[in-house]
Amino acid sequence: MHASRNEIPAASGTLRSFMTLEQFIIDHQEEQAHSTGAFSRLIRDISIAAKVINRNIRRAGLLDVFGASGDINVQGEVQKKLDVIADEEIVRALRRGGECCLIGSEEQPDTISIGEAGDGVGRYAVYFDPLDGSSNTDVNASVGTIFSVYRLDEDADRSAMLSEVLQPGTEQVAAGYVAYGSSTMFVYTTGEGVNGFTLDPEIGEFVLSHPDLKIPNHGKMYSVNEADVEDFSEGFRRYLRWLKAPDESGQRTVRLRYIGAFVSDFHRNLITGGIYMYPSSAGSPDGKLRLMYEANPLAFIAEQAGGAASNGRNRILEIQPNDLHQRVPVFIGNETLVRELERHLAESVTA
Ligand code: AHM
Ligand code: MG
Repeated sequence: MHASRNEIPAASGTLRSFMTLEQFIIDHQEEQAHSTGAFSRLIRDISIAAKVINRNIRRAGLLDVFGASGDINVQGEVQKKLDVIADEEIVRALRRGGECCLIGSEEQPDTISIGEAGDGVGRYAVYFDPLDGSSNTDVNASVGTIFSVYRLDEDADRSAMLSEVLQPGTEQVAAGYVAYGSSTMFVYTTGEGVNGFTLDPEIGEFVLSHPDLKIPNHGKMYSVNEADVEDFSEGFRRYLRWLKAPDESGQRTVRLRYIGAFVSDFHRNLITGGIYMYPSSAGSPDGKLRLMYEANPLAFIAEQAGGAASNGRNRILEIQPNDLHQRVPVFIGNETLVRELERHLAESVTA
């Protein structure tokens, strides 16, 4: 890594150095297996879309003041829902950047092809959930954007594109998320650890604030929609009881936190230690979350941060996808807690 930092005056009057996301990407370009300027530009394009989405989210509560979605605003434009805006911004940024040839969005039924092979369009495929947990914006709670990047084979013909892109998560070359919380953070991995950048609104840049993130080994938080507990399997219910059992000194060591936005719950547990769970249930045997847009990218990050991600039996990253929008049960976070979950589910199957 090369040092190329900026400096700004700190409160004490001395200079404080910092590294922007853009500098970080450039400095680390040569360490990556797919080290090209195109890849760096791709990540930068996503970060620019994130800033635009962030600007819209920060004004979310004002929609009621200046017009609800569906209304005509003062410019004569129809107000759009935030998830539609987020989707459009990412597609626009990726199209403009020209580094990727295929886009898949949770908001769109099919993939979008960009350009033709050999016409200067890049070889990356990007999958994303533009605004995960978007109903949280109605109540001023946190939401997120999730993205996943694959590199397509140079020789692939266009007709083979979709099946080629439906690769297991182990093939991701990068993945990340943007958490729009009390501050806005861009967290990503290229398979060389996980780094987090906080948006400094004064200078409009993501600044490295959480280098080499590692999930703490002690699990503190568990996150699940426990309202559905009666619909969960017996094995999973036993795991929940195990999780909440007091330790030798009679203390309960875990706390329940559930925001209802995957990125926000995942991010908190990444910082504090813990496990996020969206299991299968009686009515939804595959759970709710999407493999390509939500589970794979956060599984890549969890593993790179020293954690684990499972569907209850197998490593999420090794699942061979068969559908763009397929769902998968998700158990993700601290490795010990994930392994214990797998053990409980396996025991209940063999019991
Ligand atoms: P979405 O992609 O439609 O926003 O749904 C995904 C979200 C996750 O962010 C969140 O963890 C989960 O749905 C909450 O679902 P539930 O209300 O069933 O607990
Ligand atoms: Mg989602």
